[in-house]
Amino acid sequence: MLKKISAMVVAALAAATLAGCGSDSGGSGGSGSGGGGDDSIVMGFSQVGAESGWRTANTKSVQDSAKKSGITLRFSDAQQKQENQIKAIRSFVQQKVDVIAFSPVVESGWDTVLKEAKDAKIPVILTDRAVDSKDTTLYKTFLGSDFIEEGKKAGQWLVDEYKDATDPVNIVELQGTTGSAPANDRKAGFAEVIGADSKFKIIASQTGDFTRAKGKEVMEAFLKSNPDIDVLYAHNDDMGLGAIEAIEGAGKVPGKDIKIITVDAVKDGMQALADGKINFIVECSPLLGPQLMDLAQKVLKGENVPARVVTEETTFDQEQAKAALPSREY
Ligand code: GYE
Repeated sequence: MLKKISAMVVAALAAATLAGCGSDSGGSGGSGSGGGGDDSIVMGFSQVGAESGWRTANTKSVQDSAKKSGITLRFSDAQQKQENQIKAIRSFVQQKVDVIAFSPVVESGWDTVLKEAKDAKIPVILTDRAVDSKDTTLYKTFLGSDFIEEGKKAGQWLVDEYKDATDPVNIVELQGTTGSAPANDRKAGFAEVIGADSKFKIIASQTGDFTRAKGKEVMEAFLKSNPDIDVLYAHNDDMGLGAIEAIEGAGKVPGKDIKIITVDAVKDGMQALADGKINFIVECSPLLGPQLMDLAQKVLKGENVPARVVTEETTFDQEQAKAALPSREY
């Protein structure tokens, strides 16, 4: 009897194992030779770095959406250095990835390496930041925000806020990474709008590299050399948050003694806005992953994609920040 039962158990186990094997090999056969192996897209992605809350959210968005779309992501962090990005792109070309996506740390100096990718017939998608290459056939599309528009929105808030003022308005500016598209364009858009009225004066403007630490350090120097600062325009939340520490350290009240405008609208920035330490934030969405994966799939299928895909964005004042914070994704 015992023998009979154990024989039955062995038989049942064997059947289960076989069934397991069968469905396993069937499964991987189906997606292995059919899709999971040869057919699955390999994307080489060269990220700028990890300089800000925006960047962290952007990296997560790209990684999560690659997984969701079944795209194999080879991710490389350039630590804000163009030479590292060039190396990463060359290595993606050598690895013969299907598609390269990257967020160029600065605008210039990409033609040679992009030509290498083109010669290897590997399509390139620009994400987040643009390049200034004259030859636009070097990449398939550019997905990201309109940074000039963001700068204009920041400037327009200031113009409205000071519409009745007659005295000069002294502004200090914390620029993003030197040579980067968002630094160039956020500066230009802002200058264009405030330039219409000569009472607005940018009395100091320097890079804070998009980081909190550098934002604090540069703001400390601004405060030392300029006793009379009315407004800080920071090209991202992180530099603004660093600057808040410097302002408080100098015994001034951020949001009151010095009005603050930033860009991004990441959670920490939105919290400072809701707390009254920042006055206005122009949103810049880092959630580019889903659109990036979609564009990559289309490009590889040979479908036409628009040369430019612009992200939709809004702005927040203090009350709007309080309302938006509980459901803020990043
Ligand atoms: O605003 C900043 C980040 O390129 C839009 O880079 C991005 C910018 C973003 O470091 O926080």
